[in-house]
Amino acid sequence: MNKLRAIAFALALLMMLTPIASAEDTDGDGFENPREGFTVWDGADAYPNNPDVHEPVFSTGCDPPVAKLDLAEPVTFTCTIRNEGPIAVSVYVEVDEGVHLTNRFIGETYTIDSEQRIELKINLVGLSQGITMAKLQVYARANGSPSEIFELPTEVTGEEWAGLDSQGQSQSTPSFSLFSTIMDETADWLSEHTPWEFSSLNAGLLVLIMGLALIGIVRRKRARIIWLQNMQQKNIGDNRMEARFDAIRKERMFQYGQEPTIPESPTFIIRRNR
Ligand SMILES: [Ca+2]
Repeated sequence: MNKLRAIAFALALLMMLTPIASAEDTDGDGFENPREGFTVWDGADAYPNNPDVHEPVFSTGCDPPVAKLDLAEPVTFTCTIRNEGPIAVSVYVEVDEGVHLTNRFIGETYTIDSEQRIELKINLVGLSQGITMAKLQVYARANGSPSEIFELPTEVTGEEWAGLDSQGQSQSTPSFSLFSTIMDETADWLSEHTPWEFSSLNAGLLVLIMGLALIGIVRRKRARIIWLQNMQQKNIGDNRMEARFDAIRKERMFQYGQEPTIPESPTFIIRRNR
């Protein structure tokens, strides 16, 4: 027991005497504590006060857990990565899309604080028919092997994805045809009533410009009305304030009859605030 104490004392003395910049290994597991210029990424202890652990630990999850896609159909996995360790860790996250998928997630570096989580949107698109395993890979060490892998099982069917076209067409077509009818009619009318020939595109542009101009006029008019209203309210407010200052001024005049110059200053302040 005494020997142990002596060793502990000697160690403590040694630690006090050694320069601060030198390597420290608090828990004595052979992995140095992280410090400036030597982080967990470089190989430092991710658990500096636990001799049993030194590798960074994450918990990862993605939603949906599995996906079934048609050809060219996109899917977005919402994935969370939580740093279970006691210190902030910088990680590089990338996706291995495997076969049958196109990956649209661009690998990036994130810093995750202790016991914090980040949320990522992983976008993949069906490329060819088959079952595949895309992988979300979290790198926390520079040595090149991922610290955490989360699998995204995905099936791509042989069907072409009907996609947004099938849903969007029925709604967007009538409004477009209505607009083009208006453009055609405007072109006809303009060609008849002016010396120039108008195509429906020209007419469309003209209608657009006129519409924008009209919107501009309406906006400016509305702005002016609002401004006038504000000014009126402001005047009422100013009058009230002036009345209040007048009252104060009169009181002051009454109290300090010898100093007639004082009342001037509040008036000046009001003017400047305007
Ligand atoms: Ca440790």
